[in-house]
Amino acid sequence: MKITRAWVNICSPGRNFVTLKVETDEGFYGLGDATLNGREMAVASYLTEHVVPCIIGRDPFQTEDIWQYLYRGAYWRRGPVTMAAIAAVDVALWDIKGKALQTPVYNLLGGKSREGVLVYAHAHGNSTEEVIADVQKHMEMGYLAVRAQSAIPGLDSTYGVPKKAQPYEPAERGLPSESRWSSELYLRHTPRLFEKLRAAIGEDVHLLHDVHHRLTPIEAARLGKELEPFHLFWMEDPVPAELQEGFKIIREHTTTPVATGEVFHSIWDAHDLIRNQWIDYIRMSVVHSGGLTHLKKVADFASLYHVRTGCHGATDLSPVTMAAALHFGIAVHNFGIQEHMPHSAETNAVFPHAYSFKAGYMYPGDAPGLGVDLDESLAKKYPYQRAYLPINRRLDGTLTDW
Ligand code: EZ4
Ligand code: CO
Repeated sequence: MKITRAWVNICSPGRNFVTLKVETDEGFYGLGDATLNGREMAVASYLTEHVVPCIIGRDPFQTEDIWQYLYRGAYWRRGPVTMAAIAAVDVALWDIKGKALQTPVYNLLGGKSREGVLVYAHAHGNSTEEVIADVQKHMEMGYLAVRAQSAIPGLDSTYGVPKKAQPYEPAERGLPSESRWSSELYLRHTPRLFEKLRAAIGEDVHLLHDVHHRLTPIEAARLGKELEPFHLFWMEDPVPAELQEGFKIIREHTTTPVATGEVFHSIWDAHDLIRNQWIDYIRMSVVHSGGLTHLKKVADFASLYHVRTGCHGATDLSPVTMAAALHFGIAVHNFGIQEHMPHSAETNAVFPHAYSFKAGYMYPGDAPGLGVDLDESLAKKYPYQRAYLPINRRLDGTLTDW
C-alpha cells in the first residue's frame, strides 16, 4: 500500500481544529489531529509545506520508520509544532492500518486491558455552592470522577470557570484577553472549597483539581498538604514544569497525588519526573506528543516507575484525538484516567464518531481504525477564526503563567 495524497483541513465548528487526512492507493484513508490551541496555522503550514511532500509514496504500515524519518530526519527536533505535525501523520497511519486490517486500533496496541476507560468530567462554579451543585449534576449523569474548579473571591475570572453561563472554553476569538491572579487568594480559598465539597458529596466519587501551572513548588507543597484530608485523585500541573526538579520539593511534603504533562511534547520533558517518581500520572496527549507511536513508549517507560497515564482531553483536542486516547487508554496496562470535556454539537456533527460514554466510562467502539470521520462539506461551513488563550497577570501587573 502507498500513500497517494494528504491534505490539511482547517475548520472552526465552535472552535478551531486542524486535521490531516491521508489517502492511499488501496482506497483506505486515515485522519490525524494537528490542533495546537492558539497556534493552529503554524502546524497546518508545517504539515502542508514540509511534511506532506515527504510522505507521498511511502508505505502507511511503516509507522515506526515514518515517525523516525519525521523526527530525526528534520534535524530540528521536538517542540509543540513539530510534535503535533508528527502526531497527525502517525495517528492517520494507525487509522489506515486498522481499516486495512479490519480491526479497531486498540487491537494493534496490545488489545483490551480493561472493559472501559474511566473518565473525569469538569465541574465549576462562581461560588462553593455552585461548584457542589455542578459536581452533583455530573454524578447524576453517571460520572465516577469529577474535576472541580472554582472562582476565587477577590479575582474577576479564573481558569476553569466560564465567564457566562456556557460550557467552559478558554480560547477566545480576537486578541488574547487578560486575567488577574493572586496565589495568596487562591491558596486561602481552595482547601476550604474541597472541605465543603467532600462534606457534601461523600467519599465515593473521585475528585480532581487543576492548578494550571500557577504556583511555586513550596506553595504547591502547602496546597497538596492542606488537601490531603479530602483525598484528591490528583492535583494537576501544580507548577510550570520546565524545571523537572521542582516537583521534588512538592513530593517531599505531600501525599496528594501529582499529575502533569499536558504541555509536554516528548519523553524528554518527563524523563526526570518519571524516573525519580516525582509524579503519579503523566498527562501527555496523543496530539501534542508525537502520536500513538511515541505515547506508547512514554507509557511503557512510565510503567516501570508506577506512573500511570491521564491523557489531556480538553475540547481543543479534536474528536480524532479523543478516539485515539480511548483506543490507547483501553489498551495500555498502566492507564490511570482520561479527561472528558464533551465537544459541542457542531464539533460532533463535523466529526462523526464511534466512541461513547456510559456510567462513568468511555468506550472506543469496535469500528475498524479509530472510528472517527470528518464531514468535509459540513466543515466548510465553519471557516477558521483566529483565537487565543488568555494571558495572566498578578495583581501588580506582572505577567505570570496562565
Ligand atoms: O487549558 O486545553 O486540563 N485541561 C486543561 C485545558 C487547557 C487547554 C489549553 O489549550 O488544562 O483546559
Ligand atoms: Co490541565
